[in-house]
Amino acid sequence: MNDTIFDKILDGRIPVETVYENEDVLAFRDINPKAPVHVLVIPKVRSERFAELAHRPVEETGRFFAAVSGVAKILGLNDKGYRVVINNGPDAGQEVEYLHAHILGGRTLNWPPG
Ligand code: DGP
Repeated sequence: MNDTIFDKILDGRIPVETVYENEDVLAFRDINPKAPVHVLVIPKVRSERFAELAHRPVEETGRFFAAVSGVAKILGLNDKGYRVVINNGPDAGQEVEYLHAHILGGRTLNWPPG
């Protein structure tokens, strides 16, 4: 697998505004925010796509989603709400082939997304 921009962020080659980190995940602000709060959460063990999670250990996947939920709480989004988005593949507009969850909040979000 070739290094993606998120591999470079994870090992410090590209600086980001980190909002949370533990042994499993790194969470940082999106460079091109689509909402007042827009944070990306990436697992430290790379999968390229959400589709791969069907073949990953469920404990690892569980820790990833627990971390996403915890980051949203740290960001103060629990009361008013937020959206978690994972784009998988070209039809969804996935640009970076490294699994990542978007946390979007701080405004009313339209449904369905375009
Ligand atoms: P997706 O379309 O789901 O693959 O979203 C990729 C996101 O990654 C997009 O919202 C912009 C963000 N992004 C791309 N390059 C960088 C970067 O160098 N730094 C940060 N902080 N975010 C980035």
